[in-house]
Amino acid sequence: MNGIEHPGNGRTAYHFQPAKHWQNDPNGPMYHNGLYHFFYQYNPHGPTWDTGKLSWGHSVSGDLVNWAALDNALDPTAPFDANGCWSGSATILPGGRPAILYTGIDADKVQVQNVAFAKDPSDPLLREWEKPSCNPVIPYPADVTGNNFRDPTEAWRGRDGLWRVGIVAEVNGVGSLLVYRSADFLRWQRNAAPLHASSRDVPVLECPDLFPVAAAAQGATEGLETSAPSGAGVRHVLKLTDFAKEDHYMVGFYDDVADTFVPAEPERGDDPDNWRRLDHGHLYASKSFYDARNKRRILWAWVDETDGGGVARGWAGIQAFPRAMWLDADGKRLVQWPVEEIETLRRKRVGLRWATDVEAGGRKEIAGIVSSQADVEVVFEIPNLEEAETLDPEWVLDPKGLCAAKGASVHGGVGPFGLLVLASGDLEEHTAVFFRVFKHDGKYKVLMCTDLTKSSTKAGAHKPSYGAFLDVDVEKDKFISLRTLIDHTVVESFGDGGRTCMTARVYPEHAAMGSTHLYVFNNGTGAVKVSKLEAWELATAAVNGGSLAPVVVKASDPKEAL
Ligand code: DQQ
Repeated sequence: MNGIEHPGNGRTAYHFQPAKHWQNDPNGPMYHNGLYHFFYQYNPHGPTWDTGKLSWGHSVSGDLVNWAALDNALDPTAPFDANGCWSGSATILPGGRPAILYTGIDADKVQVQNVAFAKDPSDPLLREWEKPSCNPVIPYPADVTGNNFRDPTEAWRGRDGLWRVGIVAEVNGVGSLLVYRSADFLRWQRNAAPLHASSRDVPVLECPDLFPVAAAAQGATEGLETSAPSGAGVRHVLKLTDFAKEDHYMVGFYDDVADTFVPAEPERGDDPDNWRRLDHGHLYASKSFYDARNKRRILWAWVDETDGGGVARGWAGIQAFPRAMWLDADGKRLVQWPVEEIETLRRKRVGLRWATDVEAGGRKEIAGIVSSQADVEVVFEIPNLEEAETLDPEWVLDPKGLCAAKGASVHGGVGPFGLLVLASGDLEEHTAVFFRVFKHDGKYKVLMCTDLTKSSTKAGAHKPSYGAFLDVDVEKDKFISLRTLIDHTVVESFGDGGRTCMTARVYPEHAAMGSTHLYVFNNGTGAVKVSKLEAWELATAAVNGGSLAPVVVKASDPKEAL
C-alpha cells in the first residue's frame, strides 16, 4: 500500500500489528542478513492474553516500515514450554547463527529458560527454529519465589569469551536481575551476586534490557553492538519494567569482569520506580537491539489497548513506531526519535512559510493533509516568561496529577500551548499535547502533558492525562520543540528533541468516519510564536498484509536478503 487507505476497526496505518488476534511484548528483534526480524508475544487463537497459548509471532522487513508475516517462530509444543512461550531475546552467535533465549511455562506451569536455534541460518527469512532436547537450559532456581523468573535479555560476551544473559527473578522476595554465564550457550552458570537487587519491596520486575551507549561525543547518535566492552567512552543502560507496568532506566558503568553495574545517578536509589522513565504515557515491556546496517540502537515497545475493546475488534495491541535511541550529552538521559525510515511514508506536506503568532486563547488549523495518519514537527518560541504561573509545591513530584488538574482548556500564564490532534470539527473530541511553563524556586519549569479527557465521546472510554517536567532551561533556550506521530488510535509525542516521550492510545468516534482535524492552540495569557511547523500526511504501510513483496523490494541488498 502507498496511499491513504483508512484502516478502520481502530487499526493503525503504520504501527506494527499482526493481521488479527492478540500481541504483547516485543521479543528478539534483530538485523540479520539484510533483513530486520521482529518477534512478539502472540496468541494465534484469539484477541486476549492467554498464557497457555502464547507463541512467538514472527515478521520480517527490509526497512522497519513494511512488514511481512511469517509462520510463528515458537509455539508451546514441548514439555519445557507446554503452557506458553513467554518473552525473551535473540543473539547472533559467531558464524552468524541466531539463537533465541526465552521463558517457557513448563508442563507444571513453572517458569524456566529455554534456547532455540535457527535451523538454517542461511535462510534469510529464518523460518524454522529448533528447540534442543536439553531444554530447559536454565531450570527454576531453588531460592526464587513467586514463580517470577523470566524474560532473558539479549546475551552479551565479556572479554573472557563467556556469554552472559540477564534474567529477572524474585529472589527470596526481592526483585533482582540475575546473570548467568556460558561458554556454549547451552550450559549456564549463575553468578553468585545479582547485577541488580531492589532494596524496597519490589518483587516483580519484567523485561530487562542492558546495553552499551556511546558516552563521549556530544550529539553522537551512533549505537553500539550489545557486546561492546565497557570502558572509556562507553556507558551502559539498565532498563527494567516495574510492578507499576512502567519502563524505567538508569545509565551507569557496567564492569564486564565482575558483572556489576554502578549507577550514574545513585541518588535515585535502587528502586527502578525512581529511575528515569522511558516514556511517560502508556508504553511497556520495551526491548532494544543493535542495527548493524545503520549503526544505531533501536527500541521496540508494546502499546496496549486501554478501552478493553480487543474482543469486539478481534485484535489487540500495537508496537510503538521503532525509535532510534542514544545517550544525551548530559550522560544521564536517553534520546528517542522515530527511525528515519518513517520519512519514506511522507506524502503531502503543509508548513509555515514564516513564523506566526498564536494569540492568547487562539487556535490555528493545520489544514490540507489527512491528519489521522501524520507526522508533525513544531517549534514554539516563548517570547516572555513574566506571566508564568507559580508552581504549587504539591505538584513538584506529580507532573501527571498536575496535567490532570490543569488540562488543555484551563487557561494559564505561559501556556498551555501545543497541538490538538484527532479533533472533530466541533472540538467535542480532541487529544491535546501541550506545554505549560511555571515559576519555581527562582527558575522556570516546563510541564509537558498529553490530555485525553476529550479524546473520545465513547461511553466508558479511559481518558487519563499523562505528564512530565522537561529537563530544559527555557529562560536560556527560549524554544520548545515537539514532534507528534498520529496514527488513528495512537499519539506518540517527543518533547524537547526526544528527551521526554509520551505515548497514548485514543479511540475517537469521529475519526472512525475518516475525517479529523489538527490545530495549534494557545490558552496562555500572552501570544506564543510558532517558529517552525511542518506536518506530513503519512501513507499506509504494508504491515503484515500477507505479501512478502514490499519487504523484498525494501531490503538493503536484495541479493543478500532473498
Ligand atoms: N509478558 C510476558 C512475560 C513478561 C510479561 C508474557 C511482560 O514474559 O514478563 O506474555 O508484559
